[in-house]
Amino acid sequence: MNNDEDGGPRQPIHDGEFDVWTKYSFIKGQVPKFHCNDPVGLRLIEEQNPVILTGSDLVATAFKWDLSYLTEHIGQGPFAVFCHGVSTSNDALSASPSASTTVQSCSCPQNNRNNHKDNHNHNGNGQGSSKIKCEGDDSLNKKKKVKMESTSINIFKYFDDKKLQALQDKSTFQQDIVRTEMSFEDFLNKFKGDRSKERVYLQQPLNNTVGRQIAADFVGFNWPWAMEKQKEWGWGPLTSNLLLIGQKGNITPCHYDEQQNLFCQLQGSKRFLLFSPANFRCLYPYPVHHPHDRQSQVDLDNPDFDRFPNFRQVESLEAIVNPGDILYIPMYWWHHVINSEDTIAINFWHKAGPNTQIEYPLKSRQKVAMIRNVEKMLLEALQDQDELANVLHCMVDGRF
Ligand SMILES: O=C(O)CCC(=O)C(=O)O
Repeated sequence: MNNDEDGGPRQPIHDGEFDVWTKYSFIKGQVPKFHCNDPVGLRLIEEQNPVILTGSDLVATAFKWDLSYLTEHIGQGPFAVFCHGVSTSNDALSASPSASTTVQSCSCPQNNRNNHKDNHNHNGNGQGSSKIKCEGDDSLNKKKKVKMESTSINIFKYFDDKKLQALQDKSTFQQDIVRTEMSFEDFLNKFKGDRSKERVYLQQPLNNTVGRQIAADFVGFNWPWAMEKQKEWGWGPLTSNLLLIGQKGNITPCHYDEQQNLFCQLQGSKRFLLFSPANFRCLYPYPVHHPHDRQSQVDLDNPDFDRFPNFRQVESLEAIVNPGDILYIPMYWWHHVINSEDTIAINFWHKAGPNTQIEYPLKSRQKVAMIRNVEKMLLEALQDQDELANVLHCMVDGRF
């Protein structure tokens, strides 16, 4: 699985360059490709299967958006840029209350680093008697230090700022990337800078701050087609169009979104690994309240099978997306995105459509939505993120 036979974190192959074509044994096939008018492809999308559409003019007016055109026309900004690197990760650590790179952990089997805090109440010692006791809590006395590794400089693992503020045990989170705002010119300087020291990823929702020419190109998108398909596919309204400008080797690690996504590639190529929602148990998402909600805890390049044994069963599809292609990423489908070149892309995020009649058996994506709701409701009732894990274990362990 890892092309580095000794395992260990992903290493640059030479300064600032990463292997973007790592062979993964879990890739079981390719996402099918159809011309944008092919009814078979359109039907697959309606049924919420990933598809690459070719030959579409949806964003034809943006095919000319290269770095020099954007520099000339995109306007003053500011633009949202994620930074990852030597300088920024130190800033991130000192800016974040989760600054410690070392967390307390116990070897209690019910425990993982995301639902754990120093004074947690697994131990049945009677502290906080309103809490439910769990078995096997002797391990609490055998706390050991677990080092939290920084992610490799090319991994842009998104986090939710609001959830970070609300996180009760900050030591379960490590901030590797910093979200900043800057002019396009400053971004470009970093983009062209030394990638072994700092990496950047512009991710800016297109809004009314863009210059007139970009706005005109945007208005020129094939909106009638987009609206017709939105209706045909039963999707909710468009929520945003994110402009993404990434460096070769940058990775958006495995996560899912709660929106339908038409991902339009403008420049360069990307490699997507797509996992159906049925892979939930293999990909070990963080708890819903965690800043890394919707992200997998598993490092695909260096999986820890002791912590994540079901990852052995994971199965994905692969999609190589080139300029002019549109990849449909269905809601709740996991995606791990590798920039195989410097890239420019724009996505169309849509809300889910209104619920039609529910059919049984439920689909995997509906079960994921249900799991999220149960987690949220329980936490709302308990008001204690550690207690949530205890209650969930009490419900399940040794019973089902
Ligand atoms: O292109 C990327 O790096 C991430 C794209 C993504 O995750 C999305 O559009 O949902």
